[in-house]
Amino acid sequence: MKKLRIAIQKSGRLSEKSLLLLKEAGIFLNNSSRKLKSESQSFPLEVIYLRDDDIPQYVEDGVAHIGIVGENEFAEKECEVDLIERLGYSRCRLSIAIPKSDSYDSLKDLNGKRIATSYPVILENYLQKHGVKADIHVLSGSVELAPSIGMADAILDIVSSGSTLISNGLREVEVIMKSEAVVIANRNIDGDVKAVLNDLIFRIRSVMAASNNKYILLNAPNENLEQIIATIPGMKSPTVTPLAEAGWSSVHSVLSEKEFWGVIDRLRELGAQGILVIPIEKMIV
Ligand code: PRT
Ligand code: ZN
Repeated sequence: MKKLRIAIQKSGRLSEKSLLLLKEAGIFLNNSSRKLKSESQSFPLEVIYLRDDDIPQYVEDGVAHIGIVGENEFAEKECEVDLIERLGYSRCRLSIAIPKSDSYDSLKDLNGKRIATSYPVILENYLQKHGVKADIHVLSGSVELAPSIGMADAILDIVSSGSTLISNGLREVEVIMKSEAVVIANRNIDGDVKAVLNDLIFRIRSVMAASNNKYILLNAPNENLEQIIATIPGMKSPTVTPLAEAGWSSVHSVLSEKEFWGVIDRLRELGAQGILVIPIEKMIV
């Protein structure tokens, strides 16, 4: 069987979580020292390790069939590749920030200003779309220092917690894009490899669905059973079995992480007892 080749960041913010995702999908790699390449014995997959900036081009060229990158790199490189799956980790945003004491009302205030960034393409597209004319200074790192050394009036950079901006005396004035880790794919993947890719995506979705959901078991008083079932509809509908104690039932279901606390509060109001919430390892959707 032909192997699917995936490009993963060699070392950085995406590396660990990307490898963990493969592991949770049952794909174990033989070479954990992560030199340049590793292979899996449990799945027809080969991993090549690259700088994240290089991944979109390698995927466009077909050196790797697919890759995992930050959506910001995918947008910046404008390569001829497809975004085929969002992975939900390494979330961040690309924002414009200015010295905190500078005034700012709207984007128009950036006209004629110098903006430092490592993302000139994204910035240029954004400014053009909004009719703003500014000078873009391309820096490959430490962008947040540019205003304090007089090199720029503003920056466009990645923000996560916001603490880097604060510790450099900057404030965020515009969020221009949100980003997360994504899978990008070459546009000409042939039949055999495509089948492996579909299998991988299926496994990844099962892992993601599992981590977004919990298995819930509880004891429900029969008089409120209908309302309790309506509160936790589950994948199809909950499993309900009578308890030995008259007037009570055991209810099993699946609950999404997002609605979790709201639902738990409601269940307690309805007299549910012995509520157990259990992580799900895989969920076939
Ligand atoms: O060596 P290589 O080129 O492969 O790596 P890199 O240094 O270019 O990238 P890396 O590992 O720093 O980031 C990889 C990807 O992670 C990025 O492209 C983003 O999609 C995503 N990501 C998520 C982040 C952050 N969060 C993040 N906080 N990338 C960078 N940062 C930096 C940011 O540049 C700024 O300096 O962290 C600082 C801001 O963080 P806060 O928490 O202080 O706001
Ligand atoms: Zn990089």
